[in-house]
Amino acid sequence: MKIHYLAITLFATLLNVKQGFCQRNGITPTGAVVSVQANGQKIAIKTSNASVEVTAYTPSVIRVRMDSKPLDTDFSYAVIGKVTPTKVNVTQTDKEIGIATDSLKAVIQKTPFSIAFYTPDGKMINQDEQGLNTSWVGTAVTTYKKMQDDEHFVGLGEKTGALDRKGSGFTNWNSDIYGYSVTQDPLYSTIPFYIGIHHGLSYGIFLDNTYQSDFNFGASNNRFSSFGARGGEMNYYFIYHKKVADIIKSYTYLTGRMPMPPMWSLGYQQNRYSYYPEEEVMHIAHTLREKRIPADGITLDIHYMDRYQLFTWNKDRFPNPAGMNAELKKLGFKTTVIVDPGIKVEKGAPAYESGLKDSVYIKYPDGQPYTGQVWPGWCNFTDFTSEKGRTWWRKQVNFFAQSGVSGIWNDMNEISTWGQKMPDNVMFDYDGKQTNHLQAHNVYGMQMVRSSYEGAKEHFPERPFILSRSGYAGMQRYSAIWTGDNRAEDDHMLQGVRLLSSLGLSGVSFAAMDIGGFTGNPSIPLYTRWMELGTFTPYFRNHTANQAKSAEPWTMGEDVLDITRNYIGLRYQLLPYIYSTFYESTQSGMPVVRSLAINYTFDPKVMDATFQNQYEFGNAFMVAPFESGKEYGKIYLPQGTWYDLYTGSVEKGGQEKIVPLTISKLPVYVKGGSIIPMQSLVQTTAEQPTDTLDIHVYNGSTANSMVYYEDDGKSFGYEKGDFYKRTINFDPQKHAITFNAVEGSYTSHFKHIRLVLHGFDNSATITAGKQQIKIQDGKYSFLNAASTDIKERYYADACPVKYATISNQQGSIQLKY
Ligand code: NBV
Repeated sequence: MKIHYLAITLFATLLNVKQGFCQRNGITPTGAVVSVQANGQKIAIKTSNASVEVTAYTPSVIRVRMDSKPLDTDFSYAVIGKVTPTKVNVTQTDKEIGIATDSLKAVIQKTPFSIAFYTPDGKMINQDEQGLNTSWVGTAVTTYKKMQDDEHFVGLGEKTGALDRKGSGFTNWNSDIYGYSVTQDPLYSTIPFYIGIHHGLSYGIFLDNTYQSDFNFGASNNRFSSFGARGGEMNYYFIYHKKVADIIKSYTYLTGRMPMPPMWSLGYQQNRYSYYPEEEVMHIAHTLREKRIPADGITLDIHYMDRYQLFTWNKDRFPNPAGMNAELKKLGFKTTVIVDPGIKVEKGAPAYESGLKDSVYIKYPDGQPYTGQVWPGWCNFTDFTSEKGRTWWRKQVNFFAQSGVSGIWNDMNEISTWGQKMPDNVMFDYDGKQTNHLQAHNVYGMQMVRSSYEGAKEHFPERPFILSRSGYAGMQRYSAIWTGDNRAEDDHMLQGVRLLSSLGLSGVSFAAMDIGGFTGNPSIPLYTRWMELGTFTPYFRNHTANQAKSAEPWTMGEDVLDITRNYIGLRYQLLPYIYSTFYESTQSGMPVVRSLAINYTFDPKVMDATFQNQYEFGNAFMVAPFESGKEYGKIYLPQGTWYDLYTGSVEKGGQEKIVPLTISKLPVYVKGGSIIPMQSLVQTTAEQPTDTLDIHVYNGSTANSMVYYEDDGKSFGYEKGDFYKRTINFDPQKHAITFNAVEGSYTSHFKHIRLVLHGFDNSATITAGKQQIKIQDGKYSFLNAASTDIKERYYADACPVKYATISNQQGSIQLKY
């Protein structure tokens, strides 16, 4: 064994010298392949300078691990998807090693080591940049990929800048940046996953490494795209599918998908830094009801605590939190409270003492707890990368369960401390692997929300809602994310849309931005536009900073109140559609906010900066946001038929269009073929809608289907089959609208289905078998919660439709029109 190792080392050294693969100028290349060992789906390779493992992980995913020393034990916080048994064909010649599945092939060139990925029919998808490949500078490792002609890049999570990342570089180091600029990098979270697009091909690369990582998509160079990290292994997953949606599916196979959110968390959430005391909170709740602004959530920021100490209530401000939360519940509100990771160092304080006793705090190498300053003063911080730390935190979460809290909002978890210079030599357990701050930093926030989620799941009576500012790949399994301290400015609203689009491309569907802007005061048009847009975001929360003016919907005048009431009302009517779209996220990772790069990947207009803010909200709507002051906007309608949401007027796809903009209407279009389930207007999700489910069908030339999903919206019963689910299909060729038989044991709330047909002008009849169903001409208005006066001024238009009502039977329903 020893002799064998010596022989390899000697051979490698000779080869290095001969081929020039030695370290030069402090740069160590991978060098040439010196040994190859194939074992099932995995190939272990030694090169002159590195250890490599290439694994066919699934038919569409090939994993590459490389290190300049022997590979460590495999460990990941992000990846939960296992290697799936896959038929693999390994080949070898003097020059090359091939590893092929039915869907993807990797070819490794031996001298020097370099890897390229091909489609089964031999099209090159991605290849190392010859001459650069993978190399180390000190502990930092980087892989260089050849920049393909006209290659574009999307994703990488919460990154500012353009939708198309080409020409830009990014760093991942979770950072608290108050009032960040629209070009700021890095921000709060790290998702080292992007999608490359060229020559009609698309692929994904996920670098699973929690050290500071750097991505370059042709910034300051015209040769390569690259990714790497300041320490640890080169460890990436190469994903190939024809469709971006499938790449996201594979990526979320690896890193997991979100659980079903509680229904209330999809309603409107009213927030500010901070609502207190109790009277103020109740006043906000009552005002929302009095003004008939539908709402489900009130969020309490740091002032609910006693001197900002975790797991306390300020007794003067909130003498009876459980009573208050029960009162709020009666009004149809759920309470979400903020938590920070910092535990105030204070002798005798129960949480602090308990954490100290259980030794859960992160420490310096000499054993002293790391102490950093945050809101409460000097604090210690739970080590969420240790099972012990997480167990301790899970127990503390019971404190919130006892006070009737329903949601936990995790802030400052980058970790943020005053001075923003947490030392490198702070130690973390890293689940038994013992490491320092450099490796643990980017994963800390994710492990915090993991602990909050698991604790809440254990102690809360219903599905919890968890929100986080920081995160790492895979965080979607535990928490929603919001994009931190944005500014009340137009370009922040638009940048926010791109952040949500990018998060969606990167596996995080449940995402939000502070609607209205956190720092500063929005102008009235900006506030109005942003609230309209909030309707079409996954988590809809209005939030504002302590120094900013109040920003509740009634603070900007009667017209704004009416407009926002209308849009929030629309959100509530759309809940069956939104909930079904979230269900899709739980099944395939398809996000709720969909950049046009998902469904129209190869349409060059999608990468055009003019249209980069347009997105699909679920499968039916396309939203086109513009600066609030603009009077005209240029939109792009991709292939297909599009309907104006408000008037029902039909537009042909594949064209650019200048549209007039009015502040009372956000430009929204519906794709022909769409199926949209809607309910009657309610003021809270705690209120039952009528027992008729509206199913809007938009005529179009291509067949379409959607999965309608319903459950109780609050328990985990759905995990055991207590849901109601059916596929609804529209087939224009067969002139058919069909409802497949219901699956699951849950009984739908809706007894009747009212079909609302858009664009079916010549179809006078609908039949179910031999039975003829009465059809009625009518008008439908999507914005109908306003007073008559406002309605006339703003929302006079309505869509011409045809109505037909049927009963919501369990079995399949076949309709012909
Ligand atoms: O807890 C106060 C704020 C919070 O409102 C905001 O949403 C977070 O992003 N928090 C940051 C602390 C620092 C604000 C200056």
